[in-house]
Amino acid sequence: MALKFITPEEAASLIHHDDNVGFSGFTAAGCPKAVPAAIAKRAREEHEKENPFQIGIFTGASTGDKLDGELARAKAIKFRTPYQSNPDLRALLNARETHYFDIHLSELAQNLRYGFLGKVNTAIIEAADVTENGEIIPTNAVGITPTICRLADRIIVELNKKHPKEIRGMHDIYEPEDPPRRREIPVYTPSDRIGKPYVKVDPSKIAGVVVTEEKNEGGAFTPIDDATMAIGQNVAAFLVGEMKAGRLPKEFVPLQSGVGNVANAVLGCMGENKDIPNFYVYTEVIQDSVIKLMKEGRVLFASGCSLTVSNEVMDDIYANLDFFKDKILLRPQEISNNPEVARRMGLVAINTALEADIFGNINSTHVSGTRMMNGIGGSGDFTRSAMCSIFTTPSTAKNGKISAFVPMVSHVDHSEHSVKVIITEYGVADLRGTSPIQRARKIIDNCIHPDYKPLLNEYLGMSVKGHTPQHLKCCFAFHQELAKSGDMRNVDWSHYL
Ligand code: 0RQ
Repeated sequence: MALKFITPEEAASLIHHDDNVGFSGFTAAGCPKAVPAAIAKRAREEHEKENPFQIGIFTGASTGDKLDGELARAKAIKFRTPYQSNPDLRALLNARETHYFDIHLSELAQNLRYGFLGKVNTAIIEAADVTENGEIIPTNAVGITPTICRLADRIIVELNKKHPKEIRGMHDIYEPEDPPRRREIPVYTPSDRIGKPYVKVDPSKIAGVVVTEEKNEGGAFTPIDDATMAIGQNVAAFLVGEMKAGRLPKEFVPLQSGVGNVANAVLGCMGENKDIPNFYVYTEVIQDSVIKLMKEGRVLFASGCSLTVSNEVMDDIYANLDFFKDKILLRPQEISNNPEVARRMGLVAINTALEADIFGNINSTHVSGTRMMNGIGGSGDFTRSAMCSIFTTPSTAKNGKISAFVPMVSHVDHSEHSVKVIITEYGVADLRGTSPIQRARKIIDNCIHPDYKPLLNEYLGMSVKGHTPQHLKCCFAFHQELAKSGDMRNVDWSHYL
């Protein structure tokens, strides 16, 4: 069946108000760009005519500004799931002008198949190649692409010429059966290939192919500051200690690390630490540091859902596909983030907290309990299932006015039952096998900023009875003080007692 080539505007005309649209990609990698921009333009035109035009959006995770940013600014998003990080979209969610549903990334595809989230009318997929018999080669991310392609009534392919067709072979596309027919996912080591190198779709559903040459929206990392570097060094030293104590196997276990500067610094420090053997990565987001360590032979193989790298590193990968193709696999997030696979392989999982409480609960998503930051992402998928789950955070935010450690978190994403280790620039709190009061002691002694030690020691000394000594009148004093004076250091317990 011959492919039909169409313009972005023609593609946008196929999208209707109230449709649910699934987009390829995971982070800015692999997201369509030209068609979302055309949909945003269409939304603006309809709004000018006073016609409603808003769509529901399913994505892999966060996306590029050309997707979430353009559509948010055009007020074209009715509903959005899962993880997001675009400032304009974030403002809409927090103003409750767009409904947002935050979900563990591994669960999204199956929840779509189960019918929990409504219909997928159209899938818009960035591709490096598409054939007349319906083989789609994704670009530098997979996300939920196989599932939305299968569920959607129609597929629009954004064929991006910046990504070479020769990337074929870097993807491993596999969708599990749904219950009660589901079997084990046969991934036993990060390099196990279990699916096809392409997404197979019904070619009659391909409504059109839009050809573009839009650049990958590869972000740059800010230079690593002292606190971030210290966190990286503390993580590497902790892992060496675990190996020496025999709690991590001497050949190591695959590593999962979240997104951002801390994750990049951790990987850099692990690469430099000669006591850590060459290792495997089984993660969602493959960042610049992984590629650097791969070239040095320190990372042996990386399985992920996206190549979230700078454009410079992406160009390097494309220029050296012969070297990288047998060292990288890109999988759907249902597999890259799968708890079954994470628990089988073990994994050291490193994710990020916005705030933690002194009893080991983690808030990764809500600033002061109300304002959504980005979402839970894959942190929950890995944290509960990994062999060793670590949360990292700088001890303070906003020049010390906010302590990352509070008496009680204002929102819980990861509970004390899943969090094994917390690491800041000051040190390590190993919470395994400890009671709440022991956890509080370790966190206060090892992780918090000196400015907050007296306050949190006083809190712990308030002689509250019970297994977890929370003082219900004072437990949110840090947050209340921040709202009042803008600085948690000003807490005066007498105002709350
Ligand atoms: O504010 O942007 O105005 O400077 O939050 O914080 O320290 O720069 O760190 O970029 O790694 O983000 C948890 C949000 C951290 C992220 C979070 C302010 C701080 C700064 C950003 P500015 P940093 P990061 C991977 C797996 C989700 C869980 C996870 C995240 C801004 O890592 O979304 O790991 N994680 N998922 O000043 C108010 C506090 C604050 C605070 C920091 N307590 N209160 N503001 N900030 N702590 C994701 C995927 O799965 C794709």
